[in-house]
Amino acid sequence: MSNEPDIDPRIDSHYGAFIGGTFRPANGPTFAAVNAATGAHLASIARCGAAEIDDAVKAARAALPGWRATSYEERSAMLLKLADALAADMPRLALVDALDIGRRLSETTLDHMIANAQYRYFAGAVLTHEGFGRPIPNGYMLAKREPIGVCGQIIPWNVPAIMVAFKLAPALAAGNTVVLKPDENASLSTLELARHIAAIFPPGVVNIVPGTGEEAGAALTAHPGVNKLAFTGSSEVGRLVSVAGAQRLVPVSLELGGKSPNIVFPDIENIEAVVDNAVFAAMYCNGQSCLAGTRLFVHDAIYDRFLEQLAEATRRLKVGGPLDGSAKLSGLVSEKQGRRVLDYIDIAKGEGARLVAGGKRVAVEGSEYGHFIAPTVFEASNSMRIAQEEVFGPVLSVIRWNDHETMLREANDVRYGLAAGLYTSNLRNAMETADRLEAGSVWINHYFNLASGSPFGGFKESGIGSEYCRETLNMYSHLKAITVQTQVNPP
Ligand code: TXE
Repeated sequence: MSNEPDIDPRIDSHYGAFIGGTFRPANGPTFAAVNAATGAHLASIARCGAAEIDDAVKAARAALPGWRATSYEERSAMLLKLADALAADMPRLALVDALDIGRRLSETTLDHMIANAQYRYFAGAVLTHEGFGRPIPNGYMLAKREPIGVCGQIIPWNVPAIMVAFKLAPALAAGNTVVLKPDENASLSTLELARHIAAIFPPGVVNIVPGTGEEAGAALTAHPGVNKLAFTGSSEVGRLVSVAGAQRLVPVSLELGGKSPNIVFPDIENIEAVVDNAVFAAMYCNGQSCLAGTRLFVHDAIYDRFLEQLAEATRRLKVGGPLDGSAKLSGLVSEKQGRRVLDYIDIAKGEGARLVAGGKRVAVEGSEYGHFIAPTVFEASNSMRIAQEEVFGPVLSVIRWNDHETMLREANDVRYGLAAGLYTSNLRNAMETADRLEAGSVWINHYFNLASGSPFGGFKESGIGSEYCRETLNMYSHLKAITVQTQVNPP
């Protein structure tokens, strides 16, 4: 069933790069954006490479002196204007994403709401982006924040609107100019966002260059005119970006994968609510979220009852097309991602994990092209690959635990450290456990508890740096000390 919303997505037939405030024609090589559920052709997009990246970096560099000279108030006002324009266009942009990446329209709408809040948050935060100072004998030391320069930003496909906002809002607020490469699976809404950028920001302040990772992405990370790199994506590519930054000694911030523990203590009061939270933590975004709570540690005392209810709740989730308002899960972004998830299901079976629910493809009428996978639950042990590696699909590993110390050791025994959840009615237990979890975000009694201003970043191989918070402005700034003496003394 498909409830096509009464909105025209107004997708152009061709998209070129947005460089120096203008859209280029897509007259070189292109790649196709296709409807992830139906396979229908949506648009041809320029497959840019080193030449376009070079032009974009030059445009960003030319725009830098003017942009960094703007006042905090001017930047703040422009970010608010962008947020207003995007809010007015939100239903259309959310639909573009739903068609392009195959996620449910209600989810992509929420993406755009979260993204919108980011532009507003940094419009406010920049007004407090202060340095510091102190008196010295015969003078004063002044530490001021300065923009780093041209930022090269590379983002993934899973939540494109949020990723763009996470990257653009703090970089622009802090006075930098940007060259951003969207993901080849999800470029459309970012290229549409460029129309609003064009109407609000001076030319060259933001440049959007679509293309593949190997071509446009690698060219951006290697470009000598880029002063800072920011990347969200796989840990494997994150490492390449880090090496490229190290070669030119430019700062790199990374937000990478996750395999987050979600821990259920035996003293929970409402088992049903925790079951629903656990399902939501693993299956939201069809599991294509770096934050997903994919390792569920359930205490032995309530394990059997919990697992039974979890399996039941999972089986109840309807899988449908992205525009089916009654569906709770939709399809994965691509054939590649679908294959990856099915391979992991086979791996889990092969290593002895017990399949409790799902584990197979689902056919959705009218969306035969799409990659729909039933929400899947395994009983596993923490050392299995299914519990150690990022699947990025609707697959949850449930792990039984008994001893607190052993459970904590296992919860931390993973290469990633992005997020963690825990459920208990004992505050002291909650806080002590949170202290010992190796994760950038710990959520107590609710998963995905993301408030604007709460740091978002990974420990261990989940990344470097924190986004989403005031601290992010510092990640996009240099700190310069200016020391003044009121008179020239002999040295
Ligand atoms: O990621 P890639 P993929 C994880 C998730 C997923 C896996 C693979 O586990 O299954 O990664 O996804 C650009 N130089 N995450 O292949 O390749 C690429 O064009 C510069 C977690 O889609 O990392 C895209 O814009 N850039 C993650 C971006 O990197 C390069 C979200 C991400 O693509 C490049 C997505 C190169 N050599 C996937 N190669 C999260 N943290 O949320 C690729 N890119």
